[in-house]
Amino acid sequence: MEKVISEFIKLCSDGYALGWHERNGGNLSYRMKDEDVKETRHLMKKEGRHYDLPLSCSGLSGEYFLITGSGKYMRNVSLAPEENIGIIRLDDDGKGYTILWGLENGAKPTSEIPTHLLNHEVRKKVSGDTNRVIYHAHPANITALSYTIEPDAKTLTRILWQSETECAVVFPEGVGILDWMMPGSVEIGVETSRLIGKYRAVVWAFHGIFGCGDTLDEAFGLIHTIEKAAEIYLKAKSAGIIRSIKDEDLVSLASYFSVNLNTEFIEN
Ligand code: 2HA
Ligand code: ZN
Repeated sequence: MEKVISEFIKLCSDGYALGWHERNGGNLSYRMKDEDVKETRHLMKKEGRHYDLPLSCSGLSGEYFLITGSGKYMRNVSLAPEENIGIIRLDDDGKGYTILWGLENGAKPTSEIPTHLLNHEVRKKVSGDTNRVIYHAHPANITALSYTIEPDAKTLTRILWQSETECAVVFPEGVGILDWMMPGSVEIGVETSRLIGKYRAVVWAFHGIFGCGDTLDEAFGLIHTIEKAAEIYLKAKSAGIIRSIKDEDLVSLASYFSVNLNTEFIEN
C-alpha cells in the first residue's frame, strides 16, 4: 500500500480504537503534496465521476485530497480502503470535483465536505500552505463537556488548559466552540472555517470536534490531548474540584516552552 494511503488508514483505525467513530461518525481529509500525487498517480483514473459542490473553493483549485466516504464506517477503512475512502481532485474553478481513485460502487465523499474544504481553504492560507489535515471525530468527553458550558471559547479553553498541564503548550491559541448547527450544511462549514483560522480545533456543541494540522499525527494528537483533558475535567468535576492550575502557572508554562499563549483567555 502507498505510504500516504496507509498513514491515512492508520488514523482512521486509531480513532475507531479510541471509540471516537461509532457507526459512520467522523470523517477525515488530507490535502496531498505533489510527491503524494506522484506516488499514487498509477492508481488514479484518467476520467472519473464528477460532482458539483454546493460552494466554491477557488483557494483549493486543482488540489488533490484523500477523503473518507459518506456513510462509511471508520472501522471498515483498513479492511476495504477503495470502498471507504478515495482521492478527489478539485476542479480548476473550485466548484466541483472528480473522484480519481476509491469510493467504489458509487460512493461519495463525506457529507461534511463543505466544512472540510472551507477549513482547508482557510488553513492553507493562514498556515502558509503547511496545513494538510482536517479531522472530525465524536469523542465522548469533549462532547459531554459541551453540555456543561455556554458555547464560549474562553470558558472552554480555560477548563481545558486547567485540566492537564500540557494543554496550554499544545493549543496555546485556545479551542473554539460553535453552538448547535445542522451537520453537513454549508452554513456550519462557513462558521467553522471562521473559527479555524484562529483556533486549530473547534468543538461542535452536542456533536463532536474538528481539528487540523500539518500532519496526520499533529491533527490526531491535538484532538487526543483535548479529549483527554475533557475526560480529566469531567472526572475531577464529579469527584469535586478544590483547586486547579493557576493563571500565573499557565503564563510561566507558555514562556518556558516558548509558545504564544492567547492572553485574552488569562484572567489577571
Ligand atoms: O460522517 O460525523 O457529522 C458522519 C458525521 C457527520
Ligand atoms: Zn459528526
